[in-house]
Amino acid sequence: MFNLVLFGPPGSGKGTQSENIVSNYKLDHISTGDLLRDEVSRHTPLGIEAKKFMDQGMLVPDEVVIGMISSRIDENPNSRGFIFDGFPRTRPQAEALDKLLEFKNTAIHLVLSLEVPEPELIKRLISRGETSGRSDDTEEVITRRIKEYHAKTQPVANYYYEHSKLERVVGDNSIPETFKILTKHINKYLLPVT
Ligand code: B4P
Repeated sequence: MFNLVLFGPPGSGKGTQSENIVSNYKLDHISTGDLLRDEVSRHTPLGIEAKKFMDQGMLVPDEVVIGMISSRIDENPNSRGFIFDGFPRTRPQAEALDKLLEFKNTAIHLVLSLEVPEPELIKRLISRGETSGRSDDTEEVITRRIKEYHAKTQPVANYYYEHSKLERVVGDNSIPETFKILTKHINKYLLPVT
């Protein structure tokens, strides 16, 4: 089993690159952003609660997100491996993920951190907001999401650096070029399925 974390600020391309990685390496994709948006669209109690935070550009509380991840891992007992997209976003989430995986006799093997300058992030998210209809893709909320990233999520990179799992990747090239760089790192652990 191979487990990968795709890490980076809002708009760095985690969701975009995850799709390419999933189709080439046949990993199971766990995106907390997608899971939360699904809960919101179905108006579940979890979704109603999560929406209050997401609409303000704030992170959803750790216990909510960790519970969702735990059940997704359990639903895929024969997985070739997981790609965690947008999770963990806080140090307690990173510690909880390590515990969950340890319980299943596995671990995070690699963390790829997409590094993109802030003006480019803002440009991408505003442009996505023009068509996505996402309530968190407005300039005001994007600015708050980036602030939240610096305060709570960036320290997660140090956590993985301390565990010798972090690789930094330039993320402001084109989508195919960025994918090529990511595959160079992944191929050291797992080859694509042809
Ligand atoms: P997420 O859904 O995780 O997403 P994201 O931060 O918007 O961005 P991502 O990096 O995936 O960007 P994308 O590929 O789409 O989070 C949304 C919210 O959910 C959070 O703010 C939070 O409230 C909540 N949440 C999620 N996970 C949580 C957790 N673990 N704990 C607590 N709360 C959580 O790319 C963006 C745009 O850029 C796209 O339009 C794309 O086409 C474009 N793009 C990508 N790569 C490009 C490139 N190389 N060149 C040009 N454009 C590119």
